[in-house]
Amino acid sequence: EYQGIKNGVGNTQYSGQVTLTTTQSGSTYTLTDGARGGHKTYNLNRGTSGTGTLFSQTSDTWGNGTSSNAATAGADAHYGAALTWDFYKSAFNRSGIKNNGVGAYSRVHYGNAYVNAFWNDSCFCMTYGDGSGNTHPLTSIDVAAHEMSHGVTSATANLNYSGESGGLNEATSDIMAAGVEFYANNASDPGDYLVGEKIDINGDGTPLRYMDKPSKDGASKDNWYSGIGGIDVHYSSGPANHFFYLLSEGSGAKVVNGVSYNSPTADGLPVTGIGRDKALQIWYRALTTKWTSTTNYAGARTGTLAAAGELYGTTSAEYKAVQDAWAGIGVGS
Ligand code: ASN
Ligand code: ZN
Repeated sequence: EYQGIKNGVGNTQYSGQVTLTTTQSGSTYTLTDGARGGHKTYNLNRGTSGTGTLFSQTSDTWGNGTSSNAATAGADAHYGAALTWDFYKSAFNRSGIKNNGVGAYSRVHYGNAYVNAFWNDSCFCMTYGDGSGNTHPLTSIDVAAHEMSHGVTSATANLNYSGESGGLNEATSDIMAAGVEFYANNASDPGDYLVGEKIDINGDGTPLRYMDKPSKDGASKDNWYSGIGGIDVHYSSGPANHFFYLLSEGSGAKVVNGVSYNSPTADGLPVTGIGRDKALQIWYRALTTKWTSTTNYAGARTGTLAAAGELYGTTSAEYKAVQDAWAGIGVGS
C-alpha cells in the first residue's frame, strides 16, 4: 500500500486555504510533515499533558476554517510550523530548530479556554491554547513562529529568560515572527510589525504587541533605561523590537502592507532603514555567533555591530544604520 509524503489541504482559521504537507499510510492521512524533519501536530483535546492523539483522518483535507472543527487549529499550527521551518531554511540556510534537520512537534487544544501558547525545551514542542471561549486558538502564523523561535534561541545564544537577556529572548521571537509572516506572503494574514493581530487576544481586535512603538500596548517600553531588566520579559522586549523596526523601516510615519506605523526615536534623530531582510541577517548572525546566555542590551548592540561589520563592512550604510537604530532606542552613543 502507498506510504509517503502528500500535499493535503488545510482550511485554516487565520490563513485561508493552504497546502499542508502530510503523510499517507494506506487509507490514513496524518499531520506528519515528512518534508520538514517529520514535524507532527497532535490534538490534546483539552488535556494538559502528554501528546494526546496525532491528527489522523481518511481525508487529506483538514479543518473547515472555524474553531468548531477540531482539525482547524491543527491545520493552522501545522502550517505555521512549516512556514517557520521554510523561513529559517530560506533566510539563513538553517535546517530546523537545532539545524540538524530534525522536526519538533505541535500540540493544539491545550486545556480549556487557555489564552496562551508556549515553547517547551524539554519536550522540544509547541503548545497552543484555544483562547477565550475556545474560539480563538493561538495558532496564527506569528504566534507559531514566535514559539518555534524560542526553540532556536535556546539552541543558539540561549538567552536567559529573565533580566535584559530575557527581553532580548522575547524580542528575538517577535522579530523572527515578523520575518516569517512577511515570508509567508499569505493574503489572509499579510506581513506586519504587529504580534498576534489575528487572534483577538484583547477582544477588541487590537494586536498583542506593536514593534514600531511598543508602548502602544500600554505596558511595553519603547526605549532602554537602566532598570528595564526588572520588568516582564514581554515588556522589556519592547526596545529591541523597536530597534528592529527602526533598522528595517526607519523612523517616522510609514505604511507597509496597508498598516500605518509611526516610530519616533529616543534621541529625536532620524534613522534610515536598510530593509527587513538585511536587518534579519544582522539579528540572526548576532544571535547565532555573537551573543551568549547573559547578553544584555549593551552586548546586543556590540554583537549586532560586529555582525553588520562582517556582513556589510564597518564603513557601510548598514553598519551606520545599526548604530543609529541603537541610539534611537537609547542604547550606546
Ligand atoms: N506565549 C508566551 C511566550 O512565548 C509564553 C510565555 O510567557 N513563556 O513568551
Ligand atoms: Zn515568547
